[in-house]
Parts: sequence; C-alpha cells; structure tokens
Amino acid sequence: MTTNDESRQDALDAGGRRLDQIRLTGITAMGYHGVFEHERREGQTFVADVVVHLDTRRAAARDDLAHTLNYGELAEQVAAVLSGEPVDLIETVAERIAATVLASGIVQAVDVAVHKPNAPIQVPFGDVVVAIHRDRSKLPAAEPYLPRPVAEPVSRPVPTATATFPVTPAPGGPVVAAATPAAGPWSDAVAPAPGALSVDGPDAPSTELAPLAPEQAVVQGEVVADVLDQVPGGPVPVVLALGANLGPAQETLRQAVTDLAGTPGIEVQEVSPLARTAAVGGPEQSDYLNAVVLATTTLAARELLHATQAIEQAHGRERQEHWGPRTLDIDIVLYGSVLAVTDDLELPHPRAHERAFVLQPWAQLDPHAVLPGLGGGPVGALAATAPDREGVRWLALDWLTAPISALGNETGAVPAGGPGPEALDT
Ligand code: PH2
Ligand code: MG
Ligand code: MG
Repeated sequence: MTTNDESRQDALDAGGRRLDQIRLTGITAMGYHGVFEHERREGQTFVADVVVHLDTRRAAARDDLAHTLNYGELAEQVAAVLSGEPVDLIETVAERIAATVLASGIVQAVDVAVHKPNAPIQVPFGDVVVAIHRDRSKLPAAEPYLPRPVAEPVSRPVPTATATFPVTPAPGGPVVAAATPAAGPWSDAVAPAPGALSVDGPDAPSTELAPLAPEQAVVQGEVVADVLDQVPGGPVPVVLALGANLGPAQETLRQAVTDLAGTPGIEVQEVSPLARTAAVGGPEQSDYLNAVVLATTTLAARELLHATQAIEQAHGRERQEHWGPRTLDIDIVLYGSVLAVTDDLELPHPRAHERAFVLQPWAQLDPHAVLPGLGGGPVGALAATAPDREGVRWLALDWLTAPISALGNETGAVPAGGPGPEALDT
C-alpha cells in the first residue's frame, strides 16, 4: 500500500546522469481533507510516500548532513501537510508536499504519492493513490506549505524595510506578490521562460521591465516608492553579485569586497568562492570573474544602490556598451524579501534566477537559499538548470588571500579548462 513504485521515475541531473534518491514511505497522519462534510469533521488516515532526487555525493564525501536532506525534517514537513489545512483533493495535498520538498535548494525533483486508504468509496477497494512527479521543468502548482499560527491573518503584511528578513527567505514568506496569491514564485503560469527577460535593469535603466500582470504592477508600483527609500530599523540581509572582466579583475573584486566592508551601514558576512565564467550576452568579450557577497545593511535599498555605484565608479566603471565588458559590476540580488520594480532598481535582480554566474557562487555559500519572486526557487536547483551553467569554469576558494598569480589576474590570462589549485570538487 505504501509504495510508490508505479510512479517512480528516474530524475536526471543537468548532464543527463541519473540522480540519487532518498525514499521515505508510509508517512502517516490524521487529516481532514475531502469533499464530504463528514471527512472535514471526523478526519481519516492519510499516508504519503516521497522520493527525493538529489546528488548525495557531497554529503557522503564529507559525511555531513548539511549537504543533504535531513529525512527526519522531511518526514515532519510531509506530516505537517497531511495533517494541515484541509483541502478537498488529495491532488492538492500531493502538490503541496511536492512544493514544500522542492523548496530545499538541493532537491532536484520529487515523487509524491498520497494515499487515502479509508476514502468514502462505496465498493470494496484496496487503496486510492494520487502520484505525481515534479521538478524544475514541471514546477508544483502550489506554494510550499509553512504551517502558520491560527491567529495570523490570511493576507500577509506588505514588507517594509523596517522588518528584518532572513538571508534565506522562507519560501512563500512575506512578499509583495502575496497580493496575487495564484501567482507565487512556484507557479507554472507566471514563471518566465529562461531568457525571456532581456533587459539589464539595475545596470542600465530601461523601459522594458519584466512582464507583470497589471494588478501586480499597480501593487508593486505603489509599495516600492517608499520601501526602497525607507531606512530599516535593523540590519537587513542582502545578497550582492560582483563581476569584472576588464583590467586586473581579481584584484578589483578583492578591493571591492574591502570597499563594501568599509562602507558605513554595510557589514560583509560571507564571500563566495570565485567563479570564472564565460560572458553572457553583449559583445564578444573575455571571461568574467564572479563572486557573491552576503551582507547585512542598515542602509535603505536605494542608499545601498548608490553605495555600490560609488564603488563601481571608484574602480573606473564606465557605462558605455549595454552588457559590455566592465571593470566592476555590483548588483543587488536581494534586499531582505523586498520585491520591487522601479526605474533604477529591481528586486530581486530580474535575471538572477537564470544566471549560473550568480546562482552557483551563491549556492556554495548558502545551499538552502531560495530566490523569491518571478522565476525564483531554490538557488541550487536554479543553478543546476541555468542556461549558462556550462560557462562556469571553476570556483576558487581562496581567492581573497591566494597570491594573484596563482589564479590569473586579467581574466583573459586565466588558464582555460582545468581547475585551479584550490578548485572545488564540483
Ligand atoms: N554580467 C553581465 C552580462 N554578462 N556574464 C558573466 N559571465 N558574468 C557577469 O557578471 C556578467 C555577464 C551584466 O552585468
Ligand atoms: Mg550592474
Ligand atoms: Mg550585472
């Protein structure tokens, strides 16, 4: 009864190789799902089987739970959906479980089977099961399920910069898009096709912004104007993406990290490994060096933008060619959980979800990070499917301290192909 064999599929990684699996079967809980009143009143047993598809090698190599999915937590999440907010259909229960499991950055795909062995069926039967498979190409049509205290109002408050936000935003957490509940970050309907967004918003202000439902544009337009200028009451976690492909790129990036750390109102928390990446878009140009910085700030979002622009300027940034080579680019990927579309700043960064040169270093720092907003999702999974993933050549761990000659200075001079001396194993 509690196996999921019929529906189990092999899920493949970006290179077409079969992923590893964690299988958890027979998770049982009392639930109140069903279309009949007596089902809602009395409840009955629901059983779920889950097969999680992921790469377990890193966890095994380090013998470290931090690099895999904790099956104890998985069981609790699944049971919380089974016994949680009642819905009519076990299809909905299965979808919610899939969304909740896929919210973990390391999960690439998930099979979910939901059984209702005591369903009100008027002929003798053995079991009834809904079995689904969801992955990055067939996203769940539900939000991840986070049990909320009963007292909390259903409509979530509009975020303000005075709140403190987690660096890894709780999936389905406070976001402006809550005004359009059907269009959450996990919705198939609104996820833009990879490559659909072709503007360079924060870099080069443009009139073509990401397509939005009209009601969303109104909500965001109203909220944003003050949120981006609002000085927060406490430190707000931010994610910054740094890139350079002109001049002494590694030296510039190092200095930029120092400059950020030296800016009043910015506290640098963590700096990612350094990635060498093939240029995406724009004219023929040499490879970039890219890194991601996790920081907290007490600056308003727009003040942070101005601070990063000042650092770009100090490193000789010239804004000539759209997506052209640059001595230094600092993009704000996330400012707390603020979603905003304005002429000078769009949050989250409108293309972060499809750029491995941002997602891969970020996932190295925070394997459980989730990018909110349109096209968002678990950063690790987005990194694994990003169109430019093949262009990320290697990641150097010690780039802030290693002698520069070991890694190459001008990006054009970096030896192609093979990993650097301190390269990661993936
Ligand atoms: N930045 C761009 C355009 N293309 N490609 C890579 N690999 N890395 C970048 O940082 C980058 C890019 C616009 O900012
Ligand atoms: Mg920029
Ligand atoms: Mg950029």
